[in-house]
Amino acid sequence: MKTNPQSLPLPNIERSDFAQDFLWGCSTSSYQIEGASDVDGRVESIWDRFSAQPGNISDGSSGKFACDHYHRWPEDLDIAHEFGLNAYRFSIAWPRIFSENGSKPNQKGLDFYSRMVDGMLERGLQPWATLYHWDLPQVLQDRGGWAERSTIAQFVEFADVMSHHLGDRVRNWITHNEPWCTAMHGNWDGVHAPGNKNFKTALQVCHHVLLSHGLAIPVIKANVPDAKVGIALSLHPVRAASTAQVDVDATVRHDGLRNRWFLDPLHGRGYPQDIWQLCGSDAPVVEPGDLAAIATPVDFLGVNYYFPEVIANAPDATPIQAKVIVMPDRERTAFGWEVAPEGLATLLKRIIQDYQPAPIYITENGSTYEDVLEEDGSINDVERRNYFIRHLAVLRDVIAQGIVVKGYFAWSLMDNFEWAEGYRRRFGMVYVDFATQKRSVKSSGYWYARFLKGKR
Ligand code: IFM
Repeated sequence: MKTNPQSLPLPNIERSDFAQDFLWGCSTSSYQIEGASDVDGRVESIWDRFSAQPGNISDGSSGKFACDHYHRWPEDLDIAHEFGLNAYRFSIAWPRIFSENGSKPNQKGLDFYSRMVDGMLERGLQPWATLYHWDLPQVLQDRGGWAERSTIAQFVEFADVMSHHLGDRVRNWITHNEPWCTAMHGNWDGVHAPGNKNFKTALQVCHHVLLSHGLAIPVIKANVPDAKVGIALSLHPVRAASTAQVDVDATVRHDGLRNRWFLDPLHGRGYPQDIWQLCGSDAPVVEPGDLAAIATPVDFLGVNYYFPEVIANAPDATPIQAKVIVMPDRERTAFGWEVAPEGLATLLKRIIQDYQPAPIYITENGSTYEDVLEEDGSINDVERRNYFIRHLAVLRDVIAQGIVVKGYFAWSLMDNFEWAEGYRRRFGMVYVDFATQKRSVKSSGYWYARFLKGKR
């Protein structure tokens, strides 16, 4: 019989279980929260274009208004401060900075992020800036987007501009968030902008994104001598659905494209040869020097952990594809993602063992549930709160075993535009009424604040 995981005793965790200088944050991203899509010189992004096409977003919505964070950021940062966070991860909307004629960057966009960074510092929040969280200017997509090598130079210039303008106050830089999603969701299964469905394109996009990461690092460091630069990867522990050799082999392939395709080149090993062979003529064009640039050392590795995957062979699919199995007896979030705190330990141990990476930060971890706003204004999201407690307990235990993790960013501060799912999926510790823009702290948010203040 299936045990109700909510009835299991919760581990006892306290902030003092973690190092004093451990970073406690929340993550957000520009397109998901900012709204204000046509003000102050912001140009169209691929997500504006993609969302406008019927059928792409499950509730027909877009990030046009989102949480209106562009205007309400002081209130949102106040909440982050009241939670007791000491770090805040945000992303910079490239379309707010990009200028059509390629001349000067848009000053109003620069000013916005400058004000917001000041606001973070005033509230004791260490700013963690992500340069690319999926909102490519549409005009660059019209020229081929990430599939086009020239986009790399555009990105490096963007990194130069932003680190030049914010580098006196922002020390921590994440080049890209989840390149797997940029490449594969954007260009292979097509569920994300720009909505391409071509494996070869996806692999070329992936290569250019990784290369742009490596080439941006020295540029950021030249502008910000004490900069810490890294990348945030979405990584998944994988296991085979059975001991049958075909399933075991499929798991190796799946892991190859999901995890190793990113971790290997970033750690100086080039692309995994077993997967490269399977890619055949779809393999990306790699120029001399590219792999060395991708392997430019980072100061930290950002790990976004949500769920593990169980893999079986897919006999009718392409050689590279495997089947992700939904195990019937597992606890799941409203998204259907398996809730597996122990998967975080499996993942971190594997990364350490196979790659000996730079210090790790958990740059995202979170869950979506069907939140109910009660008449008294409360949102009793016990499942989300328990999710955080159980993952943090695992994190504490792996750190005690010697794995270096220096910070944890919950996804997300507030409910937001969840890409192809629109506003149907709420991940926040703060409930957002998207009609009125009223914010209400959920039980999980009150719990995080108590936890960070050292109270039960
Ligand atoms: O909302 C996303 C985020 O933009 C990237 N990582 C996963 C989150 C939840 O799906």
